[in-house]
Amino acid sequence: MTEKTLIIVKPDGVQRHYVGEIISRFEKKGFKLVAAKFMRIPEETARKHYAVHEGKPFFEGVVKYISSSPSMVMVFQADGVIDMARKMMGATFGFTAEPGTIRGDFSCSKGYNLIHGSDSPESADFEIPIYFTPEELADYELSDEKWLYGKND
Ligand code: D4T
Repeated sequence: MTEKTLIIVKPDGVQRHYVGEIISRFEKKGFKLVAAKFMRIPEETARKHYAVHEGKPFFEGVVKYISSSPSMVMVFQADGVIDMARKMMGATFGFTAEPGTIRGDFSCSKGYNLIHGSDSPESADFEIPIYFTPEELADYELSDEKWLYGKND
């Protein structure tokens, strides 16, 4: 089973020039990039994406933040990619995220958090079609998959 996750470099990540750095971390880890779209996320799309948080005190703020300026929206693929990406992102805000993680290394905010990553297979299945049609997800092999994902058996 090869898993997919939705990764978004949010408006503060784009404004602060971290798109390349963040993609680079995931590329170097060995995740396969299968889709990418640079876009200003419409408010209605943001409401749909964060619907699970509707009614919470931070909901309107999150919608406003993520639709305020362009984001880099991507899908990465690998076995276990959801948990690996979440670990690489760190805790929800840079203020508490561990050094070595994306949020821990590049942010000390308690409100803007640079990046989104799906938190479960169910979330990924819900989120990816919000941004991409099935045809927009590339199905291809990396030439070094044997070395990236291989076992020594
Ligand atoms: P996302 O979903 O953006 O990748 O972040 P997390 O998965 O790490 O965090 P989350 O789902 O718990 O929260 C979604 C979104 O709401 C903002 N938020 C969250 C906030 O502004 N105040 C809060 O107290 C919480 C819990 C940040 C991310």
